[in-house]
Amino acid sequence: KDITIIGVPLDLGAGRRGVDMGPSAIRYANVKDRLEKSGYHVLDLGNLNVPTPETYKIENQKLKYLKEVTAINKILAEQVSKIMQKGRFPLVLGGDHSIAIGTIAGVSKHKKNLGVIWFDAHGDINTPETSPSGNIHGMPLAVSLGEGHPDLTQILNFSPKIKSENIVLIGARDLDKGERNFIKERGIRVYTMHEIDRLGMAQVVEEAIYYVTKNTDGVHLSLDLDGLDPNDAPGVGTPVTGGITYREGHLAMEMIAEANILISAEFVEVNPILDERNKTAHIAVGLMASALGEKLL
Ligand code: DIR
Ligand code: MN
Ligand code: MN
Ligand code: MN
Repeated sequence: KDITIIGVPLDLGAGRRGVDMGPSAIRYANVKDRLEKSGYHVLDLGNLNVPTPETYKIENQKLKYLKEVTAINKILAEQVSKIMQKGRFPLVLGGDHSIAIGTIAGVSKHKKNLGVIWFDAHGDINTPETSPSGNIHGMPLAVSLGEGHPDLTQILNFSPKIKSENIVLIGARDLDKGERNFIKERGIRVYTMHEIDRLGMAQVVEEAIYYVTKNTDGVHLSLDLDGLDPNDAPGVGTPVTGGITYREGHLAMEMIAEANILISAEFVEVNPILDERNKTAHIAVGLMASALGEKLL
């Protein structure tokens, strides 16, 4: 299988600067070499052209940088769709998590029932009405489920991109009130840190894989590095204590690789400014390699 890498140096969806440098940090951590060692042919398309915040101003406090975030996600969706069409595996490097809107749009265009595994400390399932921040990186799951501003939900002219019963969240420990209501109303499957502590990561991932493959024709992995514990992944904009450990993260990725279910993936929210000697980008690359089948023996 062949992989195509695409970088999206976007931080307009997040509340803090710095994740625009995520793709560089991840490349600096040798993502291409690492995946090629597992036998993949890897093509890196470089970065999308993304506007700098200093050249724009916020127009709507409930949907910050809506125009710019929409424009980038449209381009990303088209690029990802092209990669899918070629039968290649899209690997998207963030950037803030709002880019999941474009990635999922591009992938789901080619699938009737896309499954999604979402690793994150947060729910990312806010709408402009429930969002406490107006940051679009807290909204991509809701948008993909068809809820939110039409400019975002209608990217590639179809909505919803995914169904509530085909997604699973793992690692949640900071949910806003509106997000909790959304999750309950829709009956969305969430493994919070409580379930990870209680059942162990192995059982959580086993159940999650079964759940997202039941009625789907492919699974997308969306991994926010803030899902990991800030001790292991300090280079993120919104760290939350008590997260997934390095070992649990790798176990999860290895089990996902073994199940051979992934058709696309994205790794987001690496913030080199807040990092310690590129530690978080290195962890991201290690997780990517494990998710794509890297083995010691
Ligand atoms: C918060 C933070 N729930 C928001 N979300 C983050 O702004 O909507 N997601 N940081 O990764
Ligand atoms: Mn997060
Ligand atoms: Mn929050
Ligand atoms: Mn996120």
